[in-house]
Formats: sequence, C-alpha cells, structure tokens
Amino acid sequence: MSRLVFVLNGPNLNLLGKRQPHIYGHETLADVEAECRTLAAELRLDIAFRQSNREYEIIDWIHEARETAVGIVINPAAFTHTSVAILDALNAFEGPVIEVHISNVHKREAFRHHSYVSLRADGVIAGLGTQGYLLGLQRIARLTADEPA
Ligand code: CA2
Repeated sequence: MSRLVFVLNGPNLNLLGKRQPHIYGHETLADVEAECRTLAAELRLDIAFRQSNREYEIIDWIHEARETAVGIVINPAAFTHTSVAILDALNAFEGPVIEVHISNVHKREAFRHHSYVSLRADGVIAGLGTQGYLLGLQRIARLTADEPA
C-alpha cells in the first residue's frame, strides 16, 4: 500500500514563477507539483499537493493529515514567522514534518530568521530552491520506510 504525504504551501506561493524570480526562481508552483509527483511515484508515495492563502485552511489540512498521511512537507511561507496556530496543529501530527523554504531565509531580513514551525519540524531546508521540496519528500520516504536509516 502506498503512503500519503501532504505537501503544503502557504500564502502567496501561488505567485511562484510569476513575480520576484531573483528570489524564488522561474518555476511555477504547478512545475513544483509536477516534479514532486514524478519523484513521489519513484518513492512509492502518494502526495496531496496544496496551497492556500488562508491560515485556517492550512490548519484544517494538517488535521486531515493526522487521519490520512504518514508525513508532511510544508512551506508555510510568511506564516512560518507568525503562526503559533500552525505550530500547534503540527504538534498534534505524529509523523515526520519537513519545513522547506525556497530562499535562504537566514540571508534575508531579520524577521525571517525566526520560525515557529521549526520548533516542531524534524528537518528544515532553506535556500536550495524548489529542490528543497524533493529533498523533503526523500527524507519522509526514508523516515517512514519499514527500516528507516
Ligand atoms: O523562501 C521561502 O520559501 C519562503 O517561505 C517564501 C515566503 C516568505 O515569506 C518566507 O520568508 C520564505 C514568501 C512566499 C511568497 O512567494 C512569492 C513567490 C513569487 C512572488 C511573490 C511571492
């Protein structure tokens, strides 16, 4: 039976590839989803790939993941730096959580250096572009394999 992983994206990531390519690159979120789906098939994972500009919707999806998913890859976008509510929801999820940032948040403004989500994340990837999503999926595949390394 294949394992389901949620890949969750926060506010404004629907604009990926359409604005600020010097920071976030030229790939669209649809491109990222396609790459994730190709890799997930190789890893024998199913993915639910979603984006929302609404905090409550992301929280509801994390609750849904509690019932259905083995892991979560999440780019919470600006909610990273503000949302105790998303942290609380992730704390109620039992599987591995990998936090992804396309840009190197530590090279940017000071307000991006703190992440509430990092208090829960099992791993954090920043500054590796959209490849971070693929690395996050690989890590979840390994952590949820029968004999994790
Ligand atoms: O580097 C990342 O992935 C971020 O999570 C992206 C967030 C930002 O608030 C975080 O500090 C770091 C912003 C996402 C907005 O994405 C856009 C993409 C293209 C054009 C405009 C916004």
